Amino acid sequence: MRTEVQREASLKSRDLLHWVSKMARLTQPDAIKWCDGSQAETHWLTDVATATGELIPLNPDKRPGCYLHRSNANDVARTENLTFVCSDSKADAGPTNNWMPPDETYQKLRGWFSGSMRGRIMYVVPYLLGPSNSSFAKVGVELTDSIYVVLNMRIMTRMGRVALECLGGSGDFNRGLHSTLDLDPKRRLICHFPQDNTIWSAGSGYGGNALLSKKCFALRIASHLGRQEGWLAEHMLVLGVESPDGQITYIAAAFPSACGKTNLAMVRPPAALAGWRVFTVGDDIAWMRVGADGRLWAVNPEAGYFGVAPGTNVRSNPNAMAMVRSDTIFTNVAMTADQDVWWDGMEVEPSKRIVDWRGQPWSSGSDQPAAHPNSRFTAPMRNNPALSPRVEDPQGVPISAIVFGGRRTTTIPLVFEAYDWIHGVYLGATMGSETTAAASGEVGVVRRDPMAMLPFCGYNIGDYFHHWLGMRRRLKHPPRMFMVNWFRKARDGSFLWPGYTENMRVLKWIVERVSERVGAEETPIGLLPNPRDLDLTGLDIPSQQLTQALAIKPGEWRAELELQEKFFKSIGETLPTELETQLEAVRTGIELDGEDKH
Ligand code: SAT
Ligand code: MN
Repeated sequence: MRTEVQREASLKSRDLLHWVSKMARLTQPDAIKWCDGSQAETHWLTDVATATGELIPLNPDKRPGCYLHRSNANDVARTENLTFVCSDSKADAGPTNNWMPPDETYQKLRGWFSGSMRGRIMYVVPYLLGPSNSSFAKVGVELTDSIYVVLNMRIMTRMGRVALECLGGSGDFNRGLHSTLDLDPKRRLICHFPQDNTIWSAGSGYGGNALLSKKCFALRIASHLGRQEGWLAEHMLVLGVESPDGQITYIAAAFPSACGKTNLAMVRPPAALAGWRVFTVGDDIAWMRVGADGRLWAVNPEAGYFGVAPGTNVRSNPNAMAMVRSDTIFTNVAMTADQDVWWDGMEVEPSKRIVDWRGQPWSSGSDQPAAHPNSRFTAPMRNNPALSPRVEDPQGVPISAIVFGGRRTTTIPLVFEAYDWIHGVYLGATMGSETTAAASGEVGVVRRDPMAMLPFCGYNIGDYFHHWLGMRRRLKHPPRMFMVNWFRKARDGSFLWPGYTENMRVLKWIVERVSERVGAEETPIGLLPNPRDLDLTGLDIPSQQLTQALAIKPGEWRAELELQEKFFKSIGETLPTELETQLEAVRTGIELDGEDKH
């Protein structure tokens, strides 16, 4: 299949052409299709995927341009235990990554990939991460035998011709090879070769395992490039908060997977906060560089959102509900009799006849969820009613605040601010969070998830902390740093803070800290809001409940510091001593402060 795009590529990047041929010799597809990202191509791909059953068309009146995909039941989340960073030495991958020697891994995978695309088409998917004409932008090419992956990549990235144009004659692109093989978990591996700017992913068709632009390139490989080139690739949403005077403050925020990044990035402020607005720049990944002005600037490398469906409803995320009305691929949600989608927590009555994410009849009395807890929507960012007008700005947006947040039932107050950059890096580095359905394994256990990057940092985590600390030298105007926790619970198990749209009140406090309009209380763990400075207009929350949400409980902190210390020990000698000093300072402060004061 020799298309116009291929001619263009062959004229320009000979490295690309050479690599595609080499991979085709290995995998032996029946045909090679170069993707140009056009509408006509999308129609063709969609028709093929519909014919094979990989996509199920949804009701064109209710969900125009929308499709449902059902994954193999053994392939519904990222598999961190099967994800490897194959750097030259084990020490480069560090204590938090799985590591295998690169030569051995290539050899093993070559065996698996050999002839794996026989009887299949190899799609060549060129894509651009970041706005075009931006110094942030990077090119990747994914070779895949999954049409579902191609259609998702088309939504998630700037895919096709635009990427080849940006690449020109250069050989500088990420080389991604992906084959679903036979979806046997015994032949499933997601391997990164940072030294070669290469990713080989086998045996899974699921999101973060198979859409190689996302966690594999935009985080694991990009974090490695960022370290070499002096920038940051982070698991962060980016949003702009507009205050009633028209000022926009940009905030980047790191939360682990399935902790509400998409909801926060698209938050519609409560009616009581008249004149406040939020614009989404990105919902999952931020690439950040120091600008000539000494500020930190961020872009969203992606062009779409791969969000968690369950729990999304008109109250929790009205913008997302509007966004997924058209041109969206749903994965592992339930389907109604009239071919609409449904999921748990949608807050609309399911119709009588409904099939669950596996395609089996389901009724509301069932003890099983209708949609898989990690079911997702893939939607183009242009559908987001709150999309920032700056999203294609090649410069990015200037970041005034960085927020870290985990899912913690206890210990961590609703919000507090770091004293300075080093303290902020310590807060990010010691972040803990309860595990979610986004990764396979036990759900709900607290694990350390530094900067929400535990599964995504492509090199030694101790070196990563050094890199973060070192950024300070280049920042003339560093962003302020904060920690938040929307998930703290009362003894009876109820949430202390209502979350969702009400999180806007915390963003407002952060904006007012950045513009130095409010003070804060100095505590051993950081700068806490004076309760009167949190705008609670129109929110019915007992003051005792707010006090609990903000409380520092020394007993809980002693246990927390133990866990932090254990984590620091596990990092070994690459751990920056500055971080140990921070931990000791908090410990001393907690001991001097005595018993529960809130
Ligand atoms: O599947 S993804 O890894 O892309 C989503 C997530 O887990 O954050
Ligand atoms: Mn994520």
